[in-house]
Amino acid sequence: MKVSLSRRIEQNVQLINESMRSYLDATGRSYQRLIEAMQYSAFEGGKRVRPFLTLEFCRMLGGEDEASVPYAAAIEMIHTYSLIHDDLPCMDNDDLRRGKPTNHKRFGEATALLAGDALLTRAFGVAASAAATTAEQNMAAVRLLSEQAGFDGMAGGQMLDLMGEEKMPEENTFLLMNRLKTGCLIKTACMLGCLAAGFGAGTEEYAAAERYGEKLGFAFQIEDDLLDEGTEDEKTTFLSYLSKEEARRKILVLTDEAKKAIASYDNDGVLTTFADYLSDRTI
Ligand code: GRG
Repeated sequence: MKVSLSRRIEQNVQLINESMRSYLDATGRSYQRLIEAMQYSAFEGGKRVRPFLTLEFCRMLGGEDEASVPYAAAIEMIHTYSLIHDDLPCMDNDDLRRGKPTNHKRFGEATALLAGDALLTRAFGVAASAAATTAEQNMAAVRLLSEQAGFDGMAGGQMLDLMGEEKMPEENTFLLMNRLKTGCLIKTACMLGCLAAGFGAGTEEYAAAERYGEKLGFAFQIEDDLLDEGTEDEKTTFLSYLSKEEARRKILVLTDEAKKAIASYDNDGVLTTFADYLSDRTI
C-alpha cells in the first residue's frame, strides 16, 4: 500500500505539538519568562524528525501511540535544548534559527541558557513518568536518553566540534564527531520507539532500530551539509572531504542500508518512504 507521507508527517507533527504543549504548559509563574523562552524554541518550526521516528518505530512494531508519545516529546525537548545552547555566543553565536531570532537574541543569554537546561531536565521527567509504559520501560528510556545526549553522545560530539574549530580534524575524528553530535539523537529516537513497543536491549528489533537510525543520521548530516553549502565558509563539513557527487552517492548508499535494516518487518512502509524523503529533502 502506498503511504501518503506528507499527510502522515502532518498528523505526527500535530500529535507531537499537542503533547509537547501539555508537557510545557505552565502559567501564572512569577518566573513566566523562563517558560515563554522554552515554548518559543519548542514551537517554532522544527521539522520534528526525531519524534516522527519514535512514533513510527513503535507503530511498525505494533505498539500504541499512547506509549510512544511521551518518549517522542522527550527526545524533541532534548533536541530543542541542544539547538538553543548551540546558538549561544559561547558556542556558534548565531542570530537566527529557523528564520527567526535565536533564543538568546529574543530572551537574553542567561534566560536562553536556563530554557535549555529546563527543557533537558523536563525531558527526563516526561520519560520517567510516562503513564502507558511500565516503570522498567521508562527507566530504560531515561537511561538511553542520558547516555546518548551526554558525554559519550551528543555533548561529546559538540566538544569535538569545538575542538575542530582550532584545526581541521582528521577524517576519523570528523566522522566520530558527526556520529555523536547528530547520529546519537537520531538513533535514540528510533530505539525509543522500540522500547515503547516493548522491545528492549538484546532484541532483534532494538538492533534494527539502532542500525536504521545510525545510517539515517549519517545521511541526514551529509544532506544538512549539502543544504548549508556556502553559508558557513570556515566550517569543516562533509564537503571538506567529499565532492558534492560523492556526498550524494554516499547519502543514497546510507539510505539504502537504513531501509535494509528494517526490510524484514511487514509494516516498514512509512519508515522506508521516510528514509527516501529525508535523502531528498530541501529544508
Ligand atoms: C549544545 C550539547 C549541545 C549540542 C548541540 C544538535 C547540535 C549539538 C547542534 C546543532 C547544530 C547542528 C547543525 C547539528 C547537527 C544536527 C542537526 C542537523 C541539527 C538540526 O536538526 P533538524 O534539521 O532541526 O532536525 P529542526 O529545526 O528541524 O528541528
